[in-house]
Amino acid sequence: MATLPVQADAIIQRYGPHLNYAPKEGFYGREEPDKSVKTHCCFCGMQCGIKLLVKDNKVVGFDPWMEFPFNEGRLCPKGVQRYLQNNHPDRLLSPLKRVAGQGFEPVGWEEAMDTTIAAIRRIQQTYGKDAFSILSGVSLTNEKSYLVGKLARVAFQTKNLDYNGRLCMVSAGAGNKKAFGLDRASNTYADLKHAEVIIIAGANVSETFPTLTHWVWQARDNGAKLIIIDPRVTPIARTADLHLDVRPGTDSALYGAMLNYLVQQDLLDHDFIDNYTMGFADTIAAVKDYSLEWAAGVTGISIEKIRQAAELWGRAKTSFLLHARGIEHHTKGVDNVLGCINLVLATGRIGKPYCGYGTITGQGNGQGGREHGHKCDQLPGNRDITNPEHRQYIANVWGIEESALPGKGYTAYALIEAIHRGEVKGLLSICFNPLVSLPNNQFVREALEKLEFYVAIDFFLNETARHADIVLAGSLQEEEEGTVTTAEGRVTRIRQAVTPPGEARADTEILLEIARRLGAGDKFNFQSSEEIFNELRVASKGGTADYYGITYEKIEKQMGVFWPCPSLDHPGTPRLWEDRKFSTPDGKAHFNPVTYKPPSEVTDAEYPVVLTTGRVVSQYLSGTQTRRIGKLVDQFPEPLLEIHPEMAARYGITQRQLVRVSTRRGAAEFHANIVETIRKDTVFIPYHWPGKKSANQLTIGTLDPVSKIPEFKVCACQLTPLQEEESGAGNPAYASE
Ligand SMILES: Nc1nc2c(c(=O)[nH]1)N[C@H]1C(S)=C(S)[C@@H](COP(=O)(O)OP(=O)(O)OC[C@H]3O[C@@H](n4cnc5c(=O)[nH]c(N)nc54)[C@H](O)[C@@H]3O)O[C@H]1N2
Ligand SMILES: Nc1nc2c(c(=O)[nH]1)N[C@H]1C(S)=C(S)[C@@H](COP(=O)(O)OP(=O)(O)OC[C@H]3O[C@@H](n4cnc5c(=O)[nH]c(N)nc54)[C@H](O)[C@@H]3O)O[C@H]1N2
Ligand code: SF4
Ligand SMILES: [Mo]
Repeated sequence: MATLPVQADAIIQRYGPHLNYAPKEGFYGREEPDKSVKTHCCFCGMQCGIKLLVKDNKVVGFDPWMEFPFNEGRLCPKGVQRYLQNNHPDRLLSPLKRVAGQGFEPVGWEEAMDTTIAAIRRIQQTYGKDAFSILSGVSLTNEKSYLVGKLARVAFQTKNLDYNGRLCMVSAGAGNKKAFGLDRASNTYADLKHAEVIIIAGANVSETFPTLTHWVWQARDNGAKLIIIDPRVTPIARTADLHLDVRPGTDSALYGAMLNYLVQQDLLDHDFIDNYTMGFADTIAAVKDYSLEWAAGVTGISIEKIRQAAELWGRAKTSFLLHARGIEHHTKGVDNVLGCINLVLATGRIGKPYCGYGTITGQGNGQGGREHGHKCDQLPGNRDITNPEHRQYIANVWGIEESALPGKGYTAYALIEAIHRGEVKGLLSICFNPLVSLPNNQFVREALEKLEFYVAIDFFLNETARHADIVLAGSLQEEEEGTVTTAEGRVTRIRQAVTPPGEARADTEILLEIARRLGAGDKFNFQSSEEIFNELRVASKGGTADYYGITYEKIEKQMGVFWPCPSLDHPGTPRLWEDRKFSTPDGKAHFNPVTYKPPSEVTDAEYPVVLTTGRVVSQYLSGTQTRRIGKLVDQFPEPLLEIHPEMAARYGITQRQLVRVSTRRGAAEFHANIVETIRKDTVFIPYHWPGKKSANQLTIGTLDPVSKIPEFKVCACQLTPLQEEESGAGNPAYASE
């Protein structure tokens, strides 16, 4: 980046988005950009359309893309700053090698690749193929996700591949598959507009999916009733008709009692239940004793509010139920999801206009990335790696023997445990920062130190990559062509705006080079992202996530195509199951019995406070991208401990006082943010920071038995107010920071 006059720096801080880049004067010139590229924001699952402005092969600003149908030009605080990472001074410009005791030094690609390939070979020859593992992420496009899956199975021939969606959408995915046989939101968000009742459970949409609120407001303008289920009065809850302040970890009791109420009041769609579903009798039997009184006791929500919610839901003609990580990040995450789905099915409001259900996918390609073979148990098209027919189909597409296709590997956290035990010795990570994002990160750190070889592919040196032996300088989203699939199930085009700077390389190029050097070049003979996509189309054909009929051209023409799209003449499927044929083997939607079970760690005399974790509007995930963007940092420079005034008074905690939060895993210190918008028994910490400020020093590594998602949303803690001079009792591992 050019050195800027001080004044220009200030101007950029203020007006950045509207300025162009001029090589001599810095950014404040008003010159025309060389080009404007229609693409999408690199952050959350909304995948808002944006036009990136390019000057001299650098992204220097943006314009709204008004015509893109989902966000119609709207962007959130992260979206308007996203372009600033392109020229960031921390950008990795060449591969790095870790030199014992001295940190990293830049090396050439030959050396970096030679070292990497030699280590992979040595580890696999010594300990077996599965001893080398891959962790990946779904900020990657569909093409890269597909490529990583194929790389693991065909070039590495390891079963041990998993991805960061394991921390994100797997509870919803498992629930959706059980109930519907297919894992996608049922309708586009345009259907929110005329829904009479909207339930948003465990999703802080104004901060985490800000552009989605536009559709919710339109529904409100049309008279919709809005019900928010969250232990905190989130910004959207402040304008809701009903806010159910659920105690973390108890959602399934609420949904069970609501279902029982619907049965008792006969607020059911009998025709739908009788003709298009399975499992109703067992499901209602499981909740027959769940009275409103009982649920109020478990959840901490008043009886009256639960009754009102059930009445509103039960009597509506149209509705939409959305949820996100607040109900999914639990050891009962799948149960919570099924509890929500049971409410949708009981009222038959699915597969119809303005009647929708869906999880709101988190990362940019949270939807597409979970469909095409990124998961330890999955093959492209959302196929099952343990199903012989699915295996044979993919083996044919890839031109290998079915027997050469590895089986099911470890899920992300279990993989870290396997590394910790010494069973897995090597790791390649791309687009994942597990040291910050996995629970109980002291354990993760120990595991990383046990690896015999670790190679990371990223454009910034994230905290996990600091433990790598080799770091390969990869590419930003805007540096390659590709596709992503939005939270609505809309496959859209990512356009290349610039080429990677310095010696950095496109992720795809790096992955293909690794495949070639491992001797699998003939199976990875791709000349472009479009060629990879075309193979993905064939690999997904006939699977539940069928992309066969989607082409780059069609996406362009239709401004996105909704999967499933099984043939070239098919327009795509914005609304699922309108024919009442669900995607399960028997064609029915399935109710699933859910009984309430408490979280894995409940409060007691020693750890009396409920701790929950999540997000703030200006920071993104492990923060490697957003903690580097000045304005976003200004908005939230450090994580604060949200605490109710009554609890604060009980502990003698004053506003912004330092508080030590301790759990059975570790301790960390945060300044208090005393707010009335949180339950009196619960504290909240955002998790976007590393080291001493990492919330994941405290969280618990217990997993949902089905989805294997960690219980980020609830554990037990104790609070100790501190004076600033008493600081320093954080995790000893970070003492040097
Ligand atoms: N600004 C910003 N936006 C993001 C992201 C980001 O990092 N920053 N990340 C993206 C990604 S990957 C994801 S997954 C999404 C996540 O989006 P969200 O799920 O909306 O975000 P979270 O803050 O993790 O959790 C949502 C809410 O769950 C509530 N909650 C906690 N425990 C419970 C519980 O037991 N029950 C219920 N009902 N609610 C509970 C919290 O109070 C919180 O308000 O956001 C995406 N968008
Ligand atoms: N306590 C607590 N922990 C949580 C959560 C919580 O609510 N509470 N939420 C969980 C959730 S929902 C999620 S999704 C995870 C996310 O956790 P992570 O996936 O670990 O977080 P990211 O910040 O996305 O890390 C991704 C890395 O990928 C890099 N990257 C981004 N795009 C690209 C690309 O195109 N190419 C390459 N090569 N690299 C790229 C970024 O620079 C970054 O270093 O965190 C989880 N952890
Ligand atoms: S809502 Fe999500 S996709 Fe849209 S601008 Fe914000 S971070 Fe980007
Ligand atoms: Mo996520």
